[in-house]
Amino acid sequence: IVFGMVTGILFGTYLQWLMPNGTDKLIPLYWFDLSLKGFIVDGLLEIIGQIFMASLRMLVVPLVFVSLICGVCSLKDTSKLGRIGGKAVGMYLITTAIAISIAIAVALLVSPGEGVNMTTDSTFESKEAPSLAQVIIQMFPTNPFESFAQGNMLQIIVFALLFGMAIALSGKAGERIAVFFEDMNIVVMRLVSILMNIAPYGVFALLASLFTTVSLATFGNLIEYFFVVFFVLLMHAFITYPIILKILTGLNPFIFLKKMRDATIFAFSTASSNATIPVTLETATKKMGVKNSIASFTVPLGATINMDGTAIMQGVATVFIAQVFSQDLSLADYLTVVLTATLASIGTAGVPGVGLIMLAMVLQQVGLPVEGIALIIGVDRILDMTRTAVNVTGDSMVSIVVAKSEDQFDNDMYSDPQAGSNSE
Ligand code: DAS
Repeated sequence: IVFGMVTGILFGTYLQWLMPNGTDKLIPLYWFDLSLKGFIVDGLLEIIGQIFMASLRMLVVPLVFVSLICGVCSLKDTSKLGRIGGKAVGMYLITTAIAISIAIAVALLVSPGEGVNMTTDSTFESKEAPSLAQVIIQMFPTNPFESFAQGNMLQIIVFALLFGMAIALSGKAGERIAVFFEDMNIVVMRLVSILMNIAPYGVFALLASLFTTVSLATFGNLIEYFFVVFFVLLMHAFITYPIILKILTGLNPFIFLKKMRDATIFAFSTASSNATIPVTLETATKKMGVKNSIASFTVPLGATINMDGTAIMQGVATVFIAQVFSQDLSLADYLTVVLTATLASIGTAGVPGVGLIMLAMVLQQVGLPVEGIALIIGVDRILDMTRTAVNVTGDSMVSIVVAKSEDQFDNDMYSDPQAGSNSE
């Protein structure tokens, strides 16, 4: 997968060099566009990349539903669910609040927006930030099949939790169904392993296609904004998470970061925590030693409500836009930003670009011009990919912390460098 990522970036950059003005005519056959752009970029790379993304997304709903039901059933004592849920949600919200606070502090220190006189005439309509009550009410599905069809992860999680508890409490009938779901889980996880075999090609195609357009020119005077976000994202992944993991579990954080490689590359390539759920789940259960009874709940939940990377971008972007539009924010405003970004992350799914939509809610809450988003949209794709990798790293780290605290963790598997490698 690493090879696919590196060669994808290099090939995409090479294609960009070959097509200085974004297109060319390799062989002008009028009825068939054999140009690099037409045949290679918009043809082969786009097709392979989108099929890979679709195959990942195809697995998410069945995998989350089946593994979560298995997870609940394996918890002999379902009253644990409340405690596990409380720990997971608490950790997710705390790490997100820490992330955005560090981001705002670093952004205020560096002041990337000072003296930047950028203007924008585009408008960016924003959605109202949902109230906490709405977010909670909307978590309960009125029609589970509709939730499946829409891929509404929070509703699928709630339905699977309730259904799993009902199975655990249904005696013989429940036992028969539980066995069925355990077998289904094995089959669906086998599908994930099969999918992992085409991953190098999918990652190559996605990144090659993207890097035919990304160039340093698009950065311009956003370079400072870009590197402040990038720096805080790396700090969070390589300093904050290892410290929390070490303090709360005593585990070696370097093993954690090494074992996260495949999941972070998937997250980086797809820019979607949701699409990466199958890989994050496999990493947590087959490489890190987190029991499915925990990971099947904390990973899908994290992909939806835990977005530390996104909160980091929102913290820096808020400071940047305030400075570009010369609007000073008070401490109360920054606290509002922290709270809004943390709550906004609960209700939004982990799909590409969702961070910018949430940013509109955050800016609106503190009276900043929402069209300021148009200033940073040009460099957001690479940042989206990077922050998604941070998001899934946070999901895995919290899964380990919760699993350790519930004694649902296999220390030997965590220490075994070969764990999970045979499943690819
Ligand atoms: N792409 C989102 C995710 O999947 C993150 C974001 O948009 O900020 O987590």
